Amino acid sequence: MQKSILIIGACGQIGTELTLTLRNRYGNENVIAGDIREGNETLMDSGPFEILDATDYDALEEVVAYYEINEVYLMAAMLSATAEKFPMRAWNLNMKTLFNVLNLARDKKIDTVFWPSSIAVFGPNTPETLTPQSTVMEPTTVYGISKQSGERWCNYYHNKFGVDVRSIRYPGLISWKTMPGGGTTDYAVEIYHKALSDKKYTCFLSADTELPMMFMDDAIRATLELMEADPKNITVRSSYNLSAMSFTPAQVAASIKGHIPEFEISYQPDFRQAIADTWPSSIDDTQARRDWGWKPRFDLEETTKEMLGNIKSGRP
Ligand code: AKB
Repeated sequence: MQKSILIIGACGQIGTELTLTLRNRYGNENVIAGDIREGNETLMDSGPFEILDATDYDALEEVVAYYEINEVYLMAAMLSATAEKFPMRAWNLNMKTLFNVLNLARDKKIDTVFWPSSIAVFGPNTPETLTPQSTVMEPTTVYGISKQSGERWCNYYHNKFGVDVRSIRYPGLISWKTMPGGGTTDYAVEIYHKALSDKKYTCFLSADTELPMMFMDDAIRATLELMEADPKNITVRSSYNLSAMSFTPAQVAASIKGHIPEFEISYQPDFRQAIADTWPSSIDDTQARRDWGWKPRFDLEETTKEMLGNIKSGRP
């Protein structure tokens, strides 16, 4: 069957790259970008775009009907740091959009859903290293609570209504095309921009805060691989652990210094430190490797080369 895809939150950090990759794969006209604001030129000019508030079920249903959408990627969310400032707005956005999309799938108005979860579903009582797929979670952040609840609802809609919903617990994502916004792992993008522009960076996490991270190309490939996997191989309908690398701010700074020797890092941990302290330092993704053949390609050194090279050349 011909795919007709809607990406909600298409102008965000993941949404932008996901939209462009899906357009390459399935044809520009078959991939509709939706967001509450306009995005960059490449995204806006390469295919259909709709201003869309996905908390509004009727507006969403109208876009789905008009373009005869059969697959939705729900990438709109308020991330961990911003969600601590606006708890009710975060809960409303993160949960309402998810229910709207799951209900469309329950009512057979769409066939397949991708919804991103996060390492934020884990909490201070979770085993910190090589965190297993199934383990104690108990998130203590607003964002983590919304993501863990979302996972349970995805699982419920799959079991109860047969909804084909698929999900990944993304680690911190590092990209050069679009900046992240409002996350705790954002430092790992900002640091590359500042290294090139100012040769120095003040990090809002401490030197030795180790977190799971992934280069965006790996994250996009993982998303497409999961969505194209045979449904009979998908054994997890809450969300899959996914891993590529783990590093600390001191380690990423050392990697940058290998290319920009005069680069200096200093540390001024703020409220985001308390969030990071509750998250795992590394993730066990055996299940994703086993079920749909996941394998990362980018380590820290490769990521540093890609980030510095592409930001420097000013690629859009
Ligand atoms: C955040 O820092 O909030 C996100 C995430 C890990 O989900 N990047």
